[in-house]
Amino acid sequence: MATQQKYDENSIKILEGLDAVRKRPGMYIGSTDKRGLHHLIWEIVDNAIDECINGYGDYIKISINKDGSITVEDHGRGVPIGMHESGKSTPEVIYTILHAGGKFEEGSYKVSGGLHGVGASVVNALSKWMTVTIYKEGQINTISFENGGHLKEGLKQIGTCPQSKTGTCVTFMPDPEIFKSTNFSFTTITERMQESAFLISNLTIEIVDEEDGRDTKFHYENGLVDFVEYVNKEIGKQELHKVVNFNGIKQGIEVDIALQYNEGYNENILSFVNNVKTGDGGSHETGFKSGITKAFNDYAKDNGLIKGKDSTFDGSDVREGLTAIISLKVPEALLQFEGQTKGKLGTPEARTVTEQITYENLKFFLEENREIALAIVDKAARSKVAREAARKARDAARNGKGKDKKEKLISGKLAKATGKDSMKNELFLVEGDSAGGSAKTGRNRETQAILPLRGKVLNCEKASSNDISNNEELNTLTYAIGAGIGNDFNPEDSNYGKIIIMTDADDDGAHIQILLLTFFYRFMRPLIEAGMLYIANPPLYALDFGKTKEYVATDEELEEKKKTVKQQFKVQRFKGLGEMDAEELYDTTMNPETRSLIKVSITDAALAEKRVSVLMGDKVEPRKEWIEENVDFTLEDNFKR
Ligand code: 28F
Repeated sequence: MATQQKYDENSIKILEGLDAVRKRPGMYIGSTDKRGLHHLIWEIVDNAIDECINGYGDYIKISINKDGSITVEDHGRGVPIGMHESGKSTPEVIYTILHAGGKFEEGSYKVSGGLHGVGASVVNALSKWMTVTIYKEGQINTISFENGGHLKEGLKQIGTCPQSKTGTCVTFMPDPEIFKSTNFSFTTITERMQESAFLISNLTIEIVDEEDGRDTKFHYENGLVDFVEYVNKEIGKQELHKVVNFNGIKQGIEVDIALQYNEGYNENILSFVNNVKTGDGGSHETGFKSGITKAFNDYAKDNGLIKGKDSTFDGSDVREGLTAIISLKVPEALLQFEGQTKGKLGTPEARTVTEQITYENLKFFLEENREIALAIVDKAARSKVAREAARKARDAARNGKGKDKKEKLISGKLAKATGKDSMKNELFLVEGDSAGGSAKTGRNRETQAILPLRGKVLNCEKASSNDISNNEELNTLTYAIGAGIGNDFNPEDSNYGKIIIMTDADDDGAHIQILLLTFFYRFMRPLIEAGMLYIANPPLYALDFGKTKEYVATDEELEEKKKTVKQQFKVQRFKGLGEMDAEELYDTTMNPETRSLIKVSITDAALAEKRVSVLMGDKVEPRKEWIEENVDFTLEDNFKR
């Protein structure tokens, strides 16, 4: 940890006014969408957590209030209530004067620990109103603000409390003029708070939704070990051994790591620096990866488990089925973050330090636990064999062999587009042969290709890599797109600029969508990242006016039409795409001039990762929730009809 600087009440530097925050909120909280909105909570909670890390208070409560405001409460010492040299009370200074170090400002970073109150004024600036209640020295004091941080009522005592009751309680209402939406998500809050509870053992965090009564409490005694156990349980794959936990400190950098292999094939590495998630990884993750690769290769060589100069494991071999949490404490002076959202650790020392600590501890662990070591090495060896076989198959395919087989695979299924400009071309993945037939007839042949899908797509989350590589449907799809798969996937080689999933607007359709999304997420993720994956939005109803027809996509829209349209009309409900004739299907769902598409994007890769692992199980409800809450379906354009 950085040396604890003493911030006395007079040492706060006045740097900028709150107006600057309201003018350019993105500079301070990243964005004004849902993410930015929730950032307000993180800013306040961070201060409460800092107080706890410093050793004061072990309980934090977050409430989503009935009026939509948020309350955060801690049992720390309470913000100082004395006067500041400026003649204002300390709380007024803390909540109205902007401090340096906006997280999203170039070249400056906020570090947890020791810098209390930073960010609170930003939240105040972006709030319709804010109230702070401080329990300290047997007194209850409050101060309130309105309209972006203007003082409403200065600090005043409103009552007394036992000397032993101390803490800070902040309630704020986000300003609807700043934020696109002011609806907080209980799920988003609990997920983040659970992470904090894992990282800070002994801290209890409670989240309450006053609107619907949901109430969740997190408290973990064994930190990262509990974290890894939890993640692996969620994934649902059998664990190969007990969680391995080690830590060390070098060059002032503290490294704490927990890891556990499961029988699955995915790697799941989460990393944190000073209790903040580094969602884009960085030098510590790089160091960790080289550390485990080296440890397994050395162990396998020393014990005669692999021989010859070509016999080394690749990093990917030793990460199959690995779940790991990496948590670093980096002194402020060494901290460097990179990338747009500052979610990537740059600090070069973190790489070597993490690599060494990982290597030394893991090597020792393997030497001491032969049975576990053999199980993991065996798994890595199988990965290596599969990887090499796949490479041979690819080489063969590139050299022409196997090409006939692939052509045969798509012939009779794929209706290709005639146009040669692949980026202008679109591939429709259509549920069922009958809708596929209509789509083939109705499409624009120059730019639109059709691939009908028969029945349910394989659930890639449950299938073995063998089953996946032998699956005819997925092979057809892969070959039709023509850009490789897995590590070899390159969206620039795609035969299509848009891949559009077109299913019925029912539960089965939703299921097929999610199965396809899982496949794309696991094996063609760059396609999603490049914004090339879409979901078609077929209408639910046709309104038949006799001479003309109109289409509506939702029940709400239908009700709206029933109220507003004076003419008589018959309502036809489409049970599936197959009920539309070719022309109707083209006009409503495929015609670029009139259709509306949903672009698939990944808001938070780590969260999506967890969701894909967790929710591709047997339950339907959470799956639906997943679609709604965690894949950010951004409407490309509104209904033009
Ligand atoms: C609900 C959000 O913000 N908790 C906080 C403290 C405690 C101190 C403090 C905060 C003093 C001069 C900056 C108390 N006693 N929860 C919170 N708890 N800030 S914010 O001090 C702020 C500094 O400038 C605190 C002694 N030292 C510090």
